[in-house]
Amino acid sequence: MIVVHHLNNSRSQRVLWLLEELQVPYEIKRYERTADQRAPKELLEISPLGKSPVITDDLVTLAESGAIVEYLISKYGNGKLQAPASGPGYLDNLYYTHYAEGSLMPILVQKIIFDIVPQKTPFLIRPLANMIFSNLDTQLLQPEFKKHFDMIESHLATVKTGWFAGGDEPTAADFQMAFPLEAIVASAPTLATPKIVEYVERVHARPAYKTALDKGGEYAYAKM
Ligand SMILES: N[C@@H](CCC(=O)N[C@@H](CS)C(=O)NCC(=O)O)C(=O)O
Repeated sequence: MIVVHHLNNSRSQRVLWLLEELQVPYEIKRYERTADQRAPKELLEISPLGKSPVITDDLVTLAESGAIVEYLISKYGNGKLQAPASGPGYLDNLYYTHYAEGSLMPILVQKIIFDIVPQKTPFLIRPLANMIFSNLDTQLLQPEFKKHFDMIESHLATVKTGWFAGGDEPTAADFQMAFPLEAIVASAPTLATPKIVEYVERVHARPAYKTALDKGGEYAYAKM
């Protein structure tokens, strides 16, 4: 039996959605974020970085959402949710599967850090910290966001079915991309471009996504 070590409000929602699409039986072991939004120390007993998601599947313990998504599709997909074996769909799936955690998530996390640091700065120098981080946001992050969101918008405009690899079903790239895109739509709606908003609606309309949300519990990025 597959066990998903699931942290509330986290990337492991990707794995629940995928398992519901695959209709593979699984169990959820829940972990609650601490007051400072970290994973609880119990997750360190499952995997060395103590982050979510992690799955166990008989003797296999696997962390890193992209690795988990590829493992599950390859082991349990039976042809479902597969990207094309070659051509543009193959390359788009490969690119966006890795881009989600490799390039997009780091700038979203940077944004969270830029917002948190001034709040955690001692009161007397907080105005200075606010000014510095607000300038960093304007000068570094906003131009970066624009490049990324323009690229995603242009790509989504080319895929007729609305999935990143251009097929009739989501593929690994979609399970990876849905999380950062729904975080953008929920947390920074003014930055979300029209096709990104449509994409997130498409994901949220999947019956498997809704079931995963019901089973996963608290999740701040999809209000239904
Ligand atoms: N690149 C990893 C990131 C894992 C990660 O940072 N997970 C977050 C939840 S979204 C986490 O466990 N945060 C709590 C912590 O770091 O204490 C993946 O895609 O699985």
